[in-house]
Amino acid sequence: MKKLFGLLSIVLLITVLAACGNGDAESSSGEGESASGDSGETKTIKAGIGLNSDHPQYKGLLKFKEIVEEKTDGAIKVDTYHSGQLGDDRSMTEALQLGTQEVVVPSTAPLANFVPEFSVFDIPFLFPNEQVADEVLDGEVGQELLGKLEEQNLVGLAYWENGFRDLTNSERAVASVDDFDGLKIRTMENDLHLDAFKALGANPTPMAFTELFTAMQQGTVDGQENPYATIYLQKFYEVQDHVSNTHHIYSPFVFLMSKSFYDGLTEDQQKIVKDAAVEAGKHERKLNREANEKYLKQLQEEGMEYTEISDEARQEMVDAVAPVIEDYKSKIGEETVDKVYKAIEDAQK
Ligand code: TK8
Repeated sequence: MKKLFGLLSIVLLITVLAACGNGDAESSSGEGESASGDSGETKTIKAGIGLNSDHPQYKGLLKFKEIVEEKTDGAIKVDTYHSGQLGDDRSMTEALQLGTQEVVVPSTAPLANFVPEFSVFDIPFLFPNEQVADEVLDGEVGQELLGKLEEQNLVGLAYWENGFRDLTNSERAVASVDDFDGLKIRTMENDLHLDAFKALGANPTPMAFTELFTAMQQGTVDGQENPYATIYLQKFYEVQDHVSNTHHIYSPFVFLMSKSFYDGLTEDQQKIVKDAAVEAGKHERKLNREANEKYLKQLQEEGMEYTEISDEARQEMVDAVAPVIEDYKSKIGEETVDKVYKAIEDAQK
């Protein structure tokens, strides 16, 4: 029986090969130009992120891979790298500019070093909730900002979500502005974040995410701020004792593609990668929200002490950073700032 199958498959293989040799291989799909383009060569996307494989950011990347490989019939292959295997947000973004990497999904904060207007999202206490953030980012002003990336040889295909950032540290419970006094806090590489934490009385140091865990472990910094999903999934509870729901900034991620790679795609393929980045982003946002909801409890189960920020204490924080925001309006660009404030207002109507 086995032998018969073997023989049959050989006959089948020869028949298929003969059929291919006869016809025009390129039009064998019967639908004119296929999504793989004219040349038929496989293009490979090297896609990297900073967070680990348990994080929704990586699940989103896998979704992107699945959609793209399926829709292009394998003409575009996506290789995924997590945990900063290819570098941190800034160095991976530079690799996209050089054309040595094709995709990265960084936080918008370090992107402000490439396009200053992105710092509008670093304004503390800007978005009231995720739904308003979605509307603004996916709406006109958000898309306009993505367009500005082109001058930097980058194509912004979609916004994903990192989320509302909360403070952790190994020194003391933080309930009010006074408690920030002198705390060595790691911030993202972004001037507005740095100045906002200084205004709160902390002693901030900018640092790449890839160096953060060791810095906390060795006591180079006392604390950091990230959404609960990151704090839990990156096991920061192993080196941090306190967590407060400061919710001081909503961090978006941007799905970036190297412009030289994008320009080399067929129109069909450009549409496929764009749609896939949006679709995968919806999936990522959903998983991320579920994660941020459930992990605060698990952080406490892991032994972290949770401190809730009262309304009055949060207002104190808002007041403390207000002069910094004023100072940055012109650096970010008044027009962008006004547009974003207006979009936030509209989204709440
Ligand atoms: C991961 C970073 C991270 C960000 C940070 O690459 O640096 O703290 O919140 O998630 O983008």
